[in-house]
Amino acid sequence: MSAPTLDRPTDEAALQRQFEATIAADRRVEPRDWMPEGYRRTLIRQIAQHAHSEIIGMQPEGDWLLAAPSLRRKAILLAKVQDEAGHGMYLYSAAETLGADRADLTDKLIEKKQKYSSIFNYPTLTYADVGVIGWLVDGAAICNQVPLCRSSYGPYARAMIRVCKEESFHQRQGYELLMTMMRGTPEQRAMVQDAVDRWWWPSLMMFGPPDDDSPNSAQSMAWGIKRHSNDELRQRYVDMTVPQAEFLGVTLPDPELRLDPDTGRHRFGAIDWSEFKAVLAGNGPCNDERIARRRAARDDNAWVTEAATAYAEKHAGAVA
Ligand code: BYC
Repeated sequence: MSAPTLDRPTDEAALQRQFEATIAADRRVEPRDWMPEGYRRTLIRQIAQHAHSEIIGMQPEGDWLLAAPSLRRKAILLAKVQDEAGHGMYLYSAAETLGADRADLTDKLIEKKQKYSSIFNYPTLTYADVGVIGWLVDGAAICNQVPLCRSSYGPYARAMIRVCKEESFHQRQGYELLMTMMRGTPEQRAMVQDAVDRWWWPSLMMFGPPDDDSPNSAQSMAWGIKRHSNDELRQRYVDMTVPQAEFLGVTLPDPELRLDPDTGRHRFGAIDWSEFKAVLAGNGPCNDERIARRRAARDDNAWVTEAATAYAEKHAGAVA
């Protein structure tokens, strides 16, 4: 049995105190550090949901890869969708540092035991949707994820730095596409407005339920996993997006949206939380399609994983 050292206490109460001191001092918790089981579980839940969102998020835009209107647009979209695969991989790796198994997480997604972002259960009906996803969906992702670069769990926070840099490119490519369409024909402008009308409210739902109906927020914020509440980030997003909509020349589909001169913040209308709940319960427009496709990708490509695993094992044997 190894002797206890001064900086690594062995009894649970002392370990708990050390963990709390790390959080209070705003230092990072690292994979080999002791952590409460609840902290580990919460991180696996959030990181897995985030990873699943990136992977499922490849589908709505991926649907347009073969129908992109030019080689340039196709190259941009291809790069973006590949980035999303990369984000999913960093995030599954971060979950693995907590003891989770990647294949098991994928199974839980397919069996609907773990969630992915509600936003990816809506269809992409026209090419303007590609631009609006970049502008609004990636814009919301940036708002939500920049504070996660300061999350208390080291591997998650570090993964977020690269993810956010890439999300920033994604948002700009979306906005640039929309600016181009808005300078085009009346039909193109109408396509952009139609896409904005369909994606605005779902993008507000990405931030999660309101604070008074968010069971995980208080504990996640106390642990420094989340740095801001769902409503705070939603408000920040609205304030950031309204001037961008004005510059673009589109109308956000909310008659109650207006600047409050006293606070300098935008007030907005009531979100339809029954729609959010229906989507989370599996009844959004594309839930079944998204999961069926992910299941097919897992099953049809199982031979690749098996071959790669067999090759790695053989190679490891040869080296040893
Ligand atoms: N959709 O207590 P709450 C991207 C769930 S990727 C579905 O507030 P929490 C992008 C929540 O999980 C976008 N479920 O939870 C990718 C919880 O259920 P469980 C993904 C949602 O965790 C490709 C329950 O509702 N981003 O942007 O404190 C291309 C109660 O909620 C949603 C992330 O995952 C939702 N919208 O806060 C383009 C960011 N909202 O798990 C773009 C990291 C809530 O208890 N995640 N739920 O069964 C987070 O920041 C937080 O997990 C959330 C929710 C703010 C999302």
